[in-house]
Amino acid sequence: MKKLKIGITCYPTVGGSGVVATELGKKLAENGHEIHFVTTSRPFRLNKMYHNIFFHEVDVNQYSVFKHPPYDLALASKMAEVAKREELDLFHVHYAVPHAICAHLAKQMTGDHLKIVTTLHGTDITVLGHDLSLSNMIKFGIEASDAVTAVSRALADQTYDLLNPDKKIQTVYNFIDERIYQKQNADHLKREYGISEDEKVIIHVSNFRQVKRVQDVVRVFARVLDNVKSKLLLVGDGPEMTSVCKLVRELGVEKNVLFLGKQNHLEELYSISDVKLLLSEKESFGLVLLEAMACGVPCVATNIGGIPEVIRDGMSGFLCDVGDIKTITEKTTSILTDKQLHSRMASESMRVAKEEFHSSIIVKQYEALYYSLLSSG
Ligand code: GMT
Repeated sequence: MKKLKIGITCYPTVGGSGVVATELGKKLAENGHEIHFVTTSRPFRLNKMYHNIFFHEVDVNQYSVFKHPPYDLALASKMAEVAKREELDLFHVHYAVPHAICAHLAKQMTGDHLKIVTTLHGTDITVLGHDLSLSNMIKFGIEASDAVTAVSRALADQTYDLLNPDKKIQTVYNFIDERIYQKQNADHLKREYGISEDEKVIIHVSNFRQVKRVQDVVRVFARVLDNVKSKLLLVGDGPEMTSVCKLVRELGVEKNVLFLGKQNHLEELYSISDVKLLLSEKESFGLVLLEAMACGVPCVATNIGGIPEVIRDGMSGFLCDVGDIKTITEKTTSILTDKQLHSRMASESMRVAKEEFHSSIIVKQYEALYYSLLSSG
């Protein structure tokens, strides 16, 4: 098969969509394709040298005549420039707005042969899709793409319900780099954090946006603590952090909560964790669940969006209703106190991550999609 020249545009800063886009670029490069990232900064996961990965920086000028810096136009212009000069076969963009629209503009500037693949990650539909000032534009971006994927069936269904686009949306699940996400010996971290041998560790990782309901994580933890000696690791940062800190103090659990901020080597933190909590009210997939599962950490999560496609209730973890603190506490406590249950769920989590979401399976699906588009002319 001819190796492809692929442009990738995503939000390159910390966040699941940027992580998936970058990991996909790296895997495609390992398969021999030439990858061109067109982004505002170097994707943060692009942490080693690849001879066939290129980074083209989008520079957004702050001209005084513009009230707002024209990110979309600068991006479209850079995409067109790179596509033409590097003779790209296709652009794979992550997020419908503005990236699919920018790709459409770039296609018009360069000629028709350039194919556009758009991946929907969630917020573009579940939050922005409700915004009447944007919904028609999102629909247009989807319909103007040559192929559209969503990271879960739930997200694809929600997109049809909300926008009714005249476009097939294929589900392609997220994946992780299993060479990084695996259980390792990180016991030294437990000692360094002052976590004693007989204490259990609960972990939550997010960007602390309102939809993540981190306050529920703290409320559950305070109740678990009544019965199980444990520590809570809060990893990440974001707009809800102040309110979360306040709640931790109000509930008197500050000695047992470690605020770790944004961290890079999550596999080490998962390796010292006994259970993971993700209690969001919106989540198209929950990449952090897959990361934890690959490291053998059972998850207790909410029964919403794409989460039930990742966690099987009672098998690899538990699913609970949003805000049902009592049930979430009971399920979390059962995993922490029943050794056999923990070990069964840990093994099942690792199996699912390896067999159902393995990067080789997912990357093949994207490659098949690219080739089918290019062969259809
Ligand atoms: O979770 C976030 O708020 C970040 C957001 C993003 O754009 O990176 O994550 C979305 O995309 C991830 C990768 O596909 C998914 O795993 C997350 O579930 C999704 N977030 C939401 O749907 C809220």
